[in-house]
Amino acid sequence: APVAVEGQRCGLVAIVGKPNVGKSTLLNALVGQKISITSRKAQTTRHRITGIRTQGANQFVFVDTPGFQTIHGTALNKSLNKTVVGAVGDVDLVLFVVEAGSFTTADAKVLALLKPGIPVLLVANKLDNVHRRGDIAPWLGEMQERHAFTEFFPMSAKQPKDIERLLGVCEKYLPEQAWWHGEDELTDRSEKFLASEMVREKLFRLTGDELPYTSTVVIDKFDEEPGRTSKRMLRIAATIVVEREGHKAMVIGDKGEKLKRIGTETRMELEKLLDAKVFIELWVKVRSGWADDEARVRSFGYE
Ligand code: GDP
Ligand code: K
Ligand code: MG
Repeated sequence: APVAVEGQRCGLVAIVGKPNVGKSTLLNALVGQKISITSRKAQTTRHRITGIRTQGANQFVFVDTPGFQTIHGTALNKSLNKTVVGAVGDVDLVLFVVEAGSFTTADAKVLALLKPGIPVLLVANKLDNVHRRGDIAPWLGEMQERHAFTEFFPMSAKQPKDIERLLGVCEKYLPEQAWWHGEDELTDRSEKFLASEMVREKLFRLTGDELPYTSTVVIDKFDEEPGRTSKRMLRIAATIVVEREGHKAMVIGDKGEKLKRIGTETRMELEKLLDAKVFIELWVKVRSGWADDEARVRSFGYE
């Protein structure tokens, strides 16, 4: 374990909750950079991803997780749940995220996974969606009966002031020890991984609800080329894997419009995130049944 460096504090904060409560949005806001992809669809986040924020003497290491899937069955869903359970083990603080004013059986299932002895903060997110603020106090009272939360935090992940306040609360839970990461590090994930995630986000956002979540992205090439200026130049090729021919047509779109837009939006996002000039080439392939096939789920990078 790292030894204490005078004044430094560093700790692991897990962000957990059912799908779509805003965990990834919260992680990005806490880190101050978009590293975890978000969308209004469940199952957007498929991997454990770490986001790092270093501020003053403090280093917060946040862990975003897939929302715990209550519908079992596919190999992909089982793999997602293992990722969640693994992430809540050895942490200094858990941010248990729910939608303010609501608590469903799906929330209860996630709450039941939490290990005793670890402080849990109840993050009541999307407060901006609650029109009757007076209902929140009695709801918090009910929540207090359900679990010994160390604190209650009604907020909106889209409100910068709330994010600063939340960082201030998390700070109290960081143990005194040396930082684990460099001061400028934002995530433990590789640039190649971030690239595949950004393609997947655009795919989720630009295709309608008709495209099932059982599509994935594989990076075939991720090359850095010597640029003529000081700016880095990245050449990326990626394949979008879908389950059916019909899905392939949806991703490509009329005269290739849709695929082109996915490529353009990914490129713009990556140029910002990686501070580089990016060239990206996209392909679409059909591999039926991949999400039901355990070996293939592993080969596509899921644990
Ligand atoms: P996750 O599945 O828990 O990671 O949720 P995401 O971060 O992907 O967010 C799911 C949806 O909720 C997205 O459409 C977000 O824009 C939206 N969202 C997240 N936080 C807030 C919030 O504080 N207020 C509102 N109104 N929407 C939010
Ligand atoms: K989501
Ligand atoms: Mg997410």
